[in-house]
Order: sequence, then C-alpha cells, then structure tokens
Amino acid sequence: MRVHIPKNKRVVQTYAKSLHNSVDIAKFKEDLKAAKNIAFLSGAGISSESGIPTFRGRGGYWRRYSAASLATPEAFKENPSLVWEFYHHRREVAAKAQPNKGHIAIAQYEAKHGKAKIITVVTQNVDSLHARAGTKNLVELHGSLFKTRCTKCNDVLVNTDNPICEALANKWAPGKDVVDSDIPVKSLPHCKKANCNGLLRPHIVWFGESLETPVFERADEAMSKCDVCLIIGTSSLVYPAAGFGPLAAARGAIVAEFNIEKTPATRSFTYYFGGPCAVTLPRVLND
Ligand code: BV8
Ligand code: ZN
Repeated sequence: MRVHIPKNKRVVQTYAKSLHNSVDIAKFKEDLKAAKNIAFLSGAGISSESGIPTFRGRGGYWRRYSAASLATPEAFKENPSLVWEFYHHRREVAAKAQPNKGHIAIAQYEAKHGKAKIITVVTQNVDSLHARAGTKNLVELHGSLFKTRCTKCNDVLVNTDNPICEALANKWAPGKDVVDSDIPVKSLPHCKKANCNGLLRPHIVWFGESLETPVFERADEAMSKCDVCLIIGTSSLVYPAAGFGPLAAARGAIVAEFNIEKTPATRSFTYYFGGPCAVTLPRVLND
C-alpha cells in the first residue's frame, strides 16, 4: 500500500535521491516490477550518446542558425532551400548514428515485459533510433526525419533516400561560414502523386504547429494511465511534451527522471537518476 507523502516532504525526499544511493535503484526496480502500465518519455538527451546533437547546448546550432529558428513553418516558407539543407544534414547524421545502450535497454525491457505490462515509449525525437533499437509500441510525438509530407495534397510517405533529391547532394555541411546553397524551389523534393507535384516538407512538427491529434491522444493516454513514468534526456522546456511528466506526478504516478542535470521539472518527480542515460537506464531496466 503506497503511503501518500505530502508534497513538501516529497520535495525534500526527492533531493535526497540520486543514482549514487543504491537504495533508490532497488526501490525503483520494485516500483517497476509492481507496475501494470509503464510510460517512457524521451528527448534529445537519449540520442546524444549516439552522436546526435541535442537542441540546447553547443549542438543546438547548424551553420549560423539555432536549430529552433529553422524548425518553424515561417523559416520553411521564407527559405525552403535552407530548411531542406538543415534537414538533409540531420537525416545524414541520424542515418549514420546507431541506437545506444539507453535505446536498447528500453527496447529489451519492452520485449521482456510487454506481454504482462502495458508499455508505451513516447519520444520527442525525430531520429528513428528507438524504432531501430526494436521498440514496438512507439509514439513519435514530433514526426520523423525519414518521413515527408506534401504541402499540397498532405500525402505522408516514408523516405530514406540519401540525398532525398539530386540538388541536395553534398549540400549539408554544418560549418558556420558555409555559404547557403539557395537551391531553386523546382529542384527541391516534390510530390510524385499524379497531377500533384506539390513541394515536399519534412513530416515534422515545427514550433508553432499543433501535434497531430491521434498522435497527441496516444501519448496523452499513455501518460495519463501509467503507474510509473520515466522522463529521459529532456530539458522539459517544450510543450505539450514537457507537461506530461509533471501531470503524471500530480495524479500520483511514480515519475523517475534520467538526466545529466536537474531540470525545471525535477522537483515534481519521485526519483532523479543523474548521469548519462546510456549508463543509468540499463542499471534500472536490466533485471
Ligand atoms: C504547440 C521537432 C499548439 C523539430 C520539436 C508561440 C507560438 C506557438 C507556440 C508556442 C509559442 N510559444 C510557446 C509555444 C509552445 C511551443 C513551446 O513549447 N515552445 C517552447 C520553446 C517554450 N510548443 C510548440 O510550438 C508545440 N506546438 O504548442 O501547438 C499551438 C499551435 C499554434 C499556436 C499556439 C499553440 C510544438 C513543439 C514541437 C517543436 N518541435 N522537434 C525538429 O526536431 O527539427 S521540439 C524539440 O525541442 C524536440 O523535439 C523537443 O521536443 C524539444 C526540447 O528538446 P529536448 O528533447 O528536451 O532536448 P534539449 O536539447 O532541450 O535537452 C536535452 C536534455 O538532455 C537536456 O536536459 C540535457 O541535460 C539532457 N542530456 C544531454 N545528454 C544526456 C542527457 N540526459 C541523459 N543522458 C545524456 N547523455
Ligand atoms: Zn502531393
């Protein structure tokens, strides 16, 4: 029977918890064992050990631009060539990257316990590394680098062509003094559906865009029904994803954060496991 701890006492106890307290690992493993419904929410931090730069920190820049300034519909409207060069670069980096021990620990945990428990992996990442690690019940909140959407007929297709079109061949160098290619729109990727030929865009949710309703609803269902929730490698700054963990904690779910540093959400969580998640996740998931 779980004793409800008043918030303030829980805050004090949360700070006392850390990976170095092996009691926590044992306790959290017990919580996982007893859980019927487990949700994972990952951010860019889980892929950083696969060599994919995170949004914030040093990696958040490409050429002279911050990643977030290019991940907007306005940037695409204004300069589709530049935005396609940016996403071509990210497709190249993600295609060359391998899932790391963090992705694999989650996929193996699902494979082992997915029959007896409901296990959902919700990711903010667009790099496809969870899928490539073998995760099955996956919700890609913000879409995928390897899907395109037609700006005219809305057709969504998986596309792993590298380069995605001739004009983008070798046009992705990230250096800050690289001259942008200024590719004419007609040479950018276009829809191959009959009588369409609309300009393609990455099937990715940009800042200022709404998440696809069915995708959001699947994530919301998982995060509002789970007994235990693991929040992994995210700065918990971008909504609506950032709201899921604190909402789960507020309704009494056990929430464990895996990050190399504390975040604005840490204090509302039950556990904080500090350190690279390719180390901390296998420690708690591999039984
Ligand atoms: C929305 C895809 C409704 C793109 C992403 C003005 C107008 C419109 C909306 C807004 C507005 N102002 C605010 C908003 C809402 C906005 C938002 O929240 N903005 C923030 C900046 C305040 N949200 C939206 O726009 C969302 N849509 O609200 O729709 C709406 C619609 C219209 C009008 C009004 C409302 C859509 C957001 C989705 C944007 N797309 N990604 C692409 O990838 O190209 S977001 C992108 O950044 C990521 O996907 C992720 O979601 C987000 C945060 O990144 P993180 O994953 O957390 O990565 P980050 O680098 O920040 O942190 C890494 C963490 O890992 C760090 O904590 C680090 O310590 C840790 N770490 C590093 N290494 C490790 C590690 N941890 C463990 N181990 C390690 N080894
Ligand atoms: Zn089309």
